[in-house]
Amino acid sequence: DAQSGDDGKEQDAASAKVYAGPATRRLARELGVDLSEVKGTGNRNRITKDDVKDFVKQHMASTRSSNTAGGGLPQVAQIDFSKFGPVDMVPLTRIQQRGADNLHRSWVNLPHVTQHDETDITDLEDFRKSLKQEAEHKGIKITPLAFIVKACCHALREYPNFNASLHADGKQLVRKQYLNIGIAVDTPEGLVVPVIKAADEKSIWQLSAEIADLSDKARDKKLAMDDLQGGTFSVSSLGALGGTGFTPIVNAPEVAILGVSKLQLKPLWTGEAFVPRKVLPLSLSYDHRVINGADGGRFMNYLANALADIRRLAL
Ligand code: CAO
Repeated sequence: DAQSGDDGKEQDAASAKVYAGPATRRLARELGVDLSEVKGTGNRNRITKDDVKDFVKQHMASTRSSNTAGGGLPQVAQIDFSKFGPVDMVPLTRIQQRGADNLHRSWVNLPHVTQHDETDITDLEDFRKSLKQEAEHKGIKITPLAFIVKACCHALREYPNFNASLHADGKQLVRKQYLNIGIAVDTPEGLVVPVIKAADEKSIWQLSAEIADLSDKARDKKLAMDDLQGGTFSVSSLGALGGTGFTPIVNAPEVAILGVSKLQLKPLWTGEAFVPRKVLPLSLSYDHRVINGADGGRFMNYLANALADIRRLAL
């Protein structure tokens, strides 16, 4: 710094290339700054205390300002794509921007594991179809999703660590005694996750009506703040679209999410013959800090068994 001694004293052997005074070096040590990374603006490129402070400020600003940087992550290069051909710029909606932040936060903070399984829901589908007239009479559309939400509630009661959040101190789990299930809904504005409150206390009819109501509201941009808060576990169903499996991202601070893919007719072995059965693929992602693989397997088995024989949901 400007008040320090002569040049010879300032440049010790260990940092021969760095030209800075003792007070600047002390400040850099306190702040954990490597002086060899700092550009000196003083006389003969000498590093001043202000250079160290500016370096810290710039570092803080660059980690705050970007979606793709932070926590020391390397940045994805910004490229002028128009050099290679015509491009057009499409602004992201506010929902897409907020969604991107949330997904990125979850992806970098939670060590994800996804477990895949499939379950035979032929009986569930027969039962659902048998309700068709009754459903029309009530004016309620009943899809497999309501049964899946119901089965998740049973599995969450059985395995309460899946209905929890990791406390900020990293030393305890906050287990929630209420079951609020978020449903991922695809809208033209982006992905939103409205929440069915107290889902375990609702019938299949009520769940069906509420799923339809929340997804209509989501698509008409009529969701209230309260509809989007308080979730404890989420379900993302791509079943109507297709696919045999995917890896959903946990909706942090929740610790698990169930992905549902498209029902397929498959030949299953009964012990005597192959018979055509309706098989539903399930993908369970979880935060591996909270849930270990064996717990994931148990939760998935429980869920698959409940959906394969929905009489279990009455137990
Ligand atoms: N396999 C096969 N068919 C399925 C199915 C499955 N797993 N799940 C639903 N279907 C059928 C339904 O039975 C319905 O058929 P019918 O009209 O013949 O009865 C049809 O697909 C359409 O269902 P739906 O989408 O209207 O209703 P839903 O209850 O299954 O789902 C909702 C509601 C809101 C979850 C859905 O509309 C949606 O938005 N899904 C997308 C979620 C999403 O984007 N997730 C990704 C998040 S991660 O980026």
